[in-house]
Amino acid sequence: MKTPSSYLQIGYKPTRHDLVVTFRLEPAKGYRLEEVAQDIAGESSIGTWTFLGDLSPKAFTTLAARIFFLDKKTHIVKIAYPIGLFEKGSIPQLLSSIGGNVYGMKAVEHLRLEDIEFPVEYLQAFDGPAFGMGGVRRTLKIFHRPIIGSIMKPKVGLTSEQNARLAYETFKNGVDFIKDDENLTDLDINPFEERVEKVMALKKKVEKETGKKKIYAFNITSPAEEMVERARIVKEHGGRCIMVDVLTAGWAALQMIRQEDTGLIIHGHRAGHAMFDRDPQHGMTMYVIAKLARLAGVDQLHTGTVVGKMQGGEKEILKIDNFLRAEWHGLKPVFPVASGGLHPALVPSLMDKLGSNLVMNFGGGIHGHPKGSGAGARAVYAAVEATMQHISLEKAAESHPDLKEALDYWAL
Ligand code: CAP
Ligand code: MG
Repeated sequence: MKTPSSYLQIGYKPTRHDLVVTFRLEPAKGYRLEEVAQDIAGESSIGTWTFLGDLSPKAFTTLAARIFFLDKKTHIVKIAYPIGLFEKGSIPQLLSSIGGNVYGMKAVEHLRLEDIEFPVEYLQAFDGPAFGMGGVRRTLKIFHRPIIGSIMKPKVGLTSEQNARLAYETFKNGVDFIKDDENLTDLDINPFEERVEKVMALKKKVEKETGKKKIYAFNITSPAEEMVERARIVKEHGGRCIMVDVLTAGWAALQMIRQEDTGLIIHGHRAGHAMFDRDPQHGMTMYVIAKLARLAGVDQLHTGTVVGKMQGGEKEILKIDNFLRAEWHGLKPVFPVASGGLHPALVPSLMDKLGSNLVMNFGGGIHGHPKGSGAGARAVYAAVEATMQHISLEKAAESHPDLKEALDYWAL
């Protein structure tokens, strides 16, 4: 690529106005690392494959990306992008630059977006979470233990009536939070509005009976304008929370719903994330996805369990969870959600690895209990309570028959 100057500026010190991207780059056969890194810096900032007479030296100096670090062993390439390249508050525009054409270039064999470090002025153009972790805890009035969650199962197959009854049963027996599954939206068997009406009626009843606040996350994932309409329906029925499949709905849709300021908690499901983050050589990391989701404004985000059915190692998940729970220039902390293949016997190892400041979701691990959802919810509650008090599950099971049955059925 011919340029008025070079994108390669090893030793350059990024300023507080630069957005810094860490890539891991595997050039295609026959290409050199420095050469492809420059192609990437150009294509993702202001350049193209040939010299451009109209690109003034001034524009180059103020807007060109700068490769300031390149390691031939690890193939880590760090690039500083001047903030002027980016439209403030737009995740789609950001990804069209640093996650766009560069992924399709012939010179690139593999490209992994490892991290993005944002200038504070860029971060502050985003809404971030409206409630955050603290807001969710305050809503539920639960401050010192994990939030116990459940996913309705079967994921599709319950009528709205059955859905509401099972949710009632599950709430009644100790669960704080319930969500629709990622592919349950507005289906003939379980239409959205009917589900909201029926679930909300029984949720109010169970709150009255137990004296405890409960949250149900209705999955509004759909074409963007319809998402707004579905959020309105939830709000109208007195709901507290909506769920968005953030990757399949898309960043623009997620930002749109956040900007609507519905007053509803946003639960971020990450169905499809593995299309982007599973190949360790290519795509982007879940860490980057988590940063983007926090910018866009989810209050809760699925990040993995380590011990359950979904892929994801301890080190990686902890890094993400710790990022979500920490301060970030005024953007509220996000609740990490551990979900996927969890059941009561896994609670101690889950809490040992990820701590207690998280939402734990049990789908099959509650509704698959041999005695049904109510018993499943009681078993999970007993397992969490015992683990909080450093009592072994075997010991707790002596006085909790539902827990005993769960342990016999699933694990020990
Ligand atoms: C869990 C779940 C969640 C996954 C998502 C499912 O159900 O409802 O969608 O956990 O994974 O459909 O698998 P079970 P992740 O509790 O029955 O496994 O959080 O890793 O994105
Ligand atoms: Mg699911």
